[in-house]
Amino acid sequence: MARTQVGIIGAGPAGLLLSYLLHAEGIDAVVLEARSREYVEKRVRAGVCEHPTVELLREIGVGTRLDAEGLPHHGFSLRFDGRDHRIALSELTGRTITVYGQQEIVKDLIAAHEAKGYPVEFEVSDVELAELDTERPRVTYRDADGAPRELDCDVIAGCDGFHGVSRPTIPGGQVKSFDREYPFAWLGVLAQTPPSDEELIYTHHERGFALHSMRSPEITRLYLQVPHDEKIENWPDDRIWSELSARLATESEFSLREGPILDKGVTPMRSFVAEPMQYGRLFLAGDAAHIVPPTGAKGMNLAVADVRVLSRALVDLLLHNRSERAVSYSDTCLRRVWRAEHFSWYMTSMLHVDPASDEFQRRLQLSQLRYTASSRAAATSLAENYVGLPFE
Ligand code: RFL
Ligand code: PHB
Repeated sequence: MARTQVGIIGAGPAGLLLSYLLHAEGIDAVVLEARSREYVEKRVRAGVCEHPTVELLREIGVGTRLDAEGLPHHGFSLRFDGRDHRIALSELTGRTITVYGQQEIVKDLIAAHEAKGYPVEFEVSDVELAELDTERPRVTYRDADGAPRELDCDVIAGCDGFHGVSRPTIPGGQVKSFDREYPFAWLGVLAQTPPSDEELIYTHHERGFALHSMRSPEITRLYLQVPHDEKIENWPDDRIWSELSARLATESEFSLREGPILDKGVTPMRSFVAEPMQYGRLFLAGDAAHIVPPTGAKGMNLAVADVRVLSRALVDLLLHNRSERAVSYSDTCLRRVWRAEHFSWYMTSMLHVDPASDEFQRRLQLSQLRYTASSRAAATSLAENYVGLPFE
């Protein structure tokens, strides 16, 4: 049986960053990932890094490519009533966000593991967690060749996303879940064409929400609100472009640049929180513990914030035999989590068209948008949440 201090399930941003932070403090960790390296490096997901996320990646020395290729943004647009209303992030908060693909961060972290010889095992299967309520929790799994393995740990970190095994392993009644489903999903496309504007555009239109984002000066990322059970087959490329053009149209001369679609997919939207984020020696982090709808661009940033708190708690616990931070891990994280839950719900409700809403609700929504765009106080509140509140 192999032995490590921290067994980490999942090589997404949460698992990889936690592993890197722990190794930097002299704590042993092994990351176990169900998918292949190629798969996790190609998975198109988040694009917006909050200011605190960027600072942390820089501090630990994995920010070189992010600094070279990431796109700093000083503001974004709320587009409604057929025109743009700019939220001037840096003027309102003194901070910026950086557009840099999640899979680029994942690539950088995997390369950093490789360079230092920190272990990441890809293509593992049948992962099971045991003895969570003892000081010797255990992971059993099959390695990439199908051979049975056992990993004896001091602590297990469940960083395996919303559909992982960690959270469901916790015995019934020990965690309480809170959730909201939304009656819509996002159809996301990655297109080989320069962005149509330098900034992100969050659009509220009677046909539904649309978002213009990007990955580089050559690659555009776009999203459309679609019904929650929508099939991607219903969206041939020409329908995607005509719907995007209709929703993004303005009174002035905005024109959408089209190009070959490199990737497309539908993501359902939900809000979800599991409390507490810990059971015995199992700590949950990132999407394994909570989900936000992507409208606030918070999911990956919350995963980063969680593992920052967790790495400090584990340094105290495993190197200094002090358990205070481990005991308060869940409470510390949940304060930031619920702030992000509220912000993401607010952005989602303000910008999407709820098929069940009536004229009254639609008028309220427009009033909220107009107020946010015209009041410095309201815009500042939005902006300070968007760029990311300081770590505790
Ligand atoms: P991940 O990235 O899902 O990683 C979990 C990993 O665990 C593996 N796994 C297992 N491994 C071993 N055994 C098992 N049994 C396993 N089960 C699962 C999985 O293969 C995977 O590699 O979770 P993590 O690390 O918590 O990171 C969370 C983020 O990925 C997520 O919150 C963001 O992508 C959300 N998100 C956004 N977040 C932002 O901060 N800014 C954004 O702009 C933003 N945009 C988005 C988004 C998510 C989106 N989708 C597709 C859900 C836009 C979209 C469209
Ligand atoms: C993205 O670029 O993928 C993106 C940007 C902003 C969001 C969500 C996703 O709110």
